[in-house]
Amino acid sequence: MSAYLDHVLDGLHHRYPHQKEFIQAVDEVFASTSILFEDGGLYASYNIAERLIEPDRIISFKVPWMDDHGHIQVNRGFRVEFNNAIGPYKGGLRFHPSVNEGVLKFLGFEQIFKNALTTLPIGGAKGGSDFDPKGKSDAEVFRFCQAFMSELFKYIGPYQDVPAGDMGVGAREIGYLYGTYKKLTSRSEMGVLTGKPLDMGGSLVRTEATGYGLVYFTDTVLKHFGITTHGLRTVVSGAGNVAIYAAKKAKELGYHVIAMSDSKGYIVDEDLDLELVKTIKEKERGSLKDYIQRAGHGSYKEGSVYDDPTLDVKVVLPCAKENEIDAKRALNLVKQDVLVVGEGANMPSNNEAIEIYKQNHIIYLPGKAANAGGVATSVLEMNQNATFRHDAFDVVDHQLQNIMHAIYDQCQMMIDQYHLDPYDYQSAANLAGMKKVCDAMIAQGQY
Ligand code: NDP
Ligand code: 2IT
Repeated sequence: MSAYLDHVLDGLHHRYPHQKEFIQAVDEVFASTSILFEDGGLYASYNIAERLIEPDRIISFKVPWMDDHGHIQVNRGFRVEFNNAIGPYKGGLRFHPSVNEGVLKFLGFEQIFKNALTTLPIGGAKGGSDFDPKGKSDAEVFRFCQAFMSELFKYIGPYQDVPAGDMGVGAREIGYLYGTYKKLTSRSEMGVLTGKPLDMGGSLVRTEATGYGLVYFTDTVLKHFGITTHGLRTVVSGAGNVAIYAAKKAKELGYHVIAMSDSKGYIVDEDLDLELVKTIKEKERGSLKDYIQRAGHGSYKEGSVYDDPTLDVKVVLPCAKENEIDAKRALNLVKQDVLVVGEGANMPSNNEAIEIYKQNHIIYLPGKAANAGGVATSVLEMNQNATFRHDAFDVVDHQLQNIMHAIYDQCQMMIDQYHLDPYDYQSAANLAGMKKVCDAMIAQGQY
């Protein structure tokens, strides 16, 4: 790493020693883009790295709300507006007990480069709360969303900052948030939030987009290497929005999806009933442990699917949460001769795991490229909202496929330009995203 980047990273460790996910994300990006930051070079002379790692602003607020027993609960709410060099701040909201400022800074930082890769004009942001929607009634979720938006609405807008969903935030929550925004502002600014329900300005395909985009991207890369994909044994971790639609598209394209997981355990089923998974997880907000009895086949175990040495999978699509795969679990994938890890989640592989993939020639497709279909389709939703259009499913799906292909093209271009290892989509994605953001910052003379 260049002396300049070393110095910037040192400062980061010093200022934010407890924000370990954020430091991990910055480390990962800097290590693979250091060629752009040589001492005395253009980006170093503009001190771009130090400017990039500080968010433009962090909005932090309390969220008091009343539960069904009449008790006042208090959660913390945040919006990290990281960088708007390319366009309005854009990125999801996460409602999960693990949310804190460091987690949202990691997610917001990743979002800057992901959004740059989509080819669309959007900057990077992330927000959320340590509120846990699990086990809450609809009325409680509504009251929480109302309280959350009564602070957030001051800082967002269709050309300012456009939140969407992430873990714990789906169409239900976005509907409540959007309804509150409209009440508070008296404006029907549809483009202020994406992932809206379909009958209030939502876009077809947005629900499916992250998972579908992940599979389009992974499939394109496997075909690029001449690999026959039909029947490849596949594990999808998670059973939420991203995982369900990754599994659906993978099955449609002929992959043999044999396992899925949730926060408690995982199912293995050679005849996976995805409709049943959808019913249990999407409709009933239940647990996968009920799957076996209702399906009448398969098996369920507690713990992580990545600790199981018996799966014999070739395609791994982590779609749950950050740092799900560490070195030990990565070695377990090596033993199974896994061909590809395509990340639907943000940073599901830690840096040691990524190193192990690289040493063992597992094709590694980082989240910021592979899961960018979600945010890209959010922009397609903004586009429809701006012109009061509602595009057909096939129209949006086709645009999504083109965008995932454009991300693949940018990666291939970086591989050629920088003479990277042909498997090194990690450096390729980071370089492509980084160059675009840095060039935009310099062109605007931003300080
Ligand atoms: P959801 O809340 O819909 O689903 C999350 C899933 O992950 C749930 O099935 C949950 O299980 C499971 N999970 C949570 N913690 C763990 C754990 N420790 N081990 C195993 N499984 C776990 O979230 P999304 O599908 O929206 O998001 C998943 C990932 O994809 C996140 O990293 C998110 O940042 C990323 N992402 C999301 C996008 C989107 O548009 N939604 C876009 C791009 C990336 P349980 O049901 O038991 O809680
Ligand atoms: O991580 C992500 O890209 C998302 N949660 C989607 C963000 C968005 O604005 O659609």
